[in-house]
Amino acid sequence: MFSPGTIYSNITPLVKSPVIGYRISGPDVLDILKKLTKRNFSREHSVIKVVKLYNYVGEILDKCSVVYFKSPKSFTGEDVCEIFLHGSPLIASQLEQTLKNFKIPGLRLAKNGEFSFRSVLNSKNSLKQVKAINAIISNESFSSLEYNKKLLFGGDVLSGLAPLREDIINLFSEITASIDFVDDEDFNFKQIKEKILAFYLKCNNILLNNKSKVNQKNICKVMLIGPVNVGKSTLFNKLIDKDRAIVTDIKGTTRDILSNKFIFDGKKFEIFDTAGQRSKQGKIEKYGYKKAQSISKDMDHFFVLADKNTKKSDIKQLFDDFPVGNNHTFILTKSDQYQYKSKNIKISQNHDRDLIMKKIKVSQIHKKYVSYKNQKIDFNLEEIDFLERILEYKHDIVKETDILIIAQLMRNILDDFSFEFGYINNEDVYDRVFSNFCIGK
Ligand SMILES: Nc1nc2c(ncn2[C@@H]2O[C@H](COP(=O)(O)OP(=O)(O)OP(=O)(O)O)[C@@H](O)[C@H]2O)c(=O)[nH]1
Ligand SMILES: [Mg+2]
Repeated sequence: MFSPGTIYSNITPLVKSPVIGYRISGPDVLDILKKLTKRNFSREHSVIKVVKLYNYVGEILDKCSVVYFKSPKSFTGEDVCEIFLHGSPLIASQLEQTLKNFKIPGLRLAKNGEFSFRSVLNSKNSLKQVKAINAIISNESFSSLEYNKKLLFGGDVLSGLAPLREDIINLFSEITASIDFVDDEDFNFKQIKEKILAFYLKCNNILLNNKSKVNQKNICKVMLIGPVNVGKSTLFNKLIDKDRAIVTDIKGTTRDILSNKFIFDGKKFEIFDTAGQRSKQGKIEKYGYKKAQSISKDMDHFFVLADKNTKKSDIKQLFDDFPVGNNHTFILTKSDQYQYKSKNIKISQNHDRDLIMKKIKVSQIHKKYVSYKNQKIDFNLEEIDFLERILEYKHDIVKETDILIIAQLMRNILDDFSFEFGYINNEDVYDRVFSNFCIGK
């Protein structure tokens, strides 16, 4: 339900960072800016100003950037301001405290999704467009990112579902119109049924052609395996570009499995560091090694690490313990310390990250396992789920002989389309959608 008043919320996470952003939207924005800055705030639309903000007792709160968007030219369609504080959660809490102490009637913290909700109510965005914003933020693949951007910037007509929406409106209108003429000799029930089947065939074909494309895999999973102390954790830290795994010269340092995602060259990876292989593993180490074995079947590729001290029997053991097959790269570590005659890939902790990435050929590995190739897609996951849902009605409709019941079932599908596109201007429906939104308020 729409609740009036001016609302505010952080629009970036409340963590120590260079900036923390706040958005305020509603009729009291200029009044609030006047109170915060102790002067008449310029009404200039969409201009960044660096200003001093004061707390409710008049002490300086921060000196920072503020942008004012004049209604209706804002995200919500209302007067909006965005404040970019120095990124201290304490300053953020002082700002919130100050806003509360202004005691402006109706001024309150925004509910989840409330800015987006207002933007739809004020026709600044369609329901599909605000959903696209959510999808853009949480995108897992470049293809779906591009599709959702297309929806956001181009509008609903660019949705792959748009032609089907037209079909269903036509079909429903035809069925509704024919109900009054069921006793008429011109009434052609068979023809209506055929059109319904044709509609379903179209939905089914779309699903068949697009489902796997939309669900395409975009992350490549790689596991680091090798005898104890060869430098698995060192390589793990190098790949993720963080000091996450503990590295020591004590054999058996890593006991539990560690995983981390990283992006390299626009490609996504998940990398797993494991407990090292050795004949005498401690209890916890053995448990960790078994755990690595049990998830190893989900891996695309293995980096098998070895150094000068690695014996052939160690490698054989690793190949017995993990489903390595041909999906592996053999890597010799510590090349700064040892001279290798072998033609295998050699790396050293002294190499920079880019060189290591090149040597162990991460981009090629990604290409081998991930069929992403930036395929163009015309649907997002939500739309594919939607198509699957409406196909569930098919069985009931096809076997039905009563046109009134068919009409009701088609009405249900039409309502589903309305819900998907947001044409039912029904606040309760919106409430349901927005209550699932948690990002950026
Ligand atoms: N000289 C040299 N030392 C390295 C290199 N890579 C790792 N080391 C050292 O080798 C030791 C073991 O490194 P780790 O990365 O902990 O090895 P690990 O394979 O994870 O070992 P476990 O967790 O015990 O199985 C540490 O002392 C590292 O500093 C390298 O390229 N050159
Ligand atoms: Mg380790």
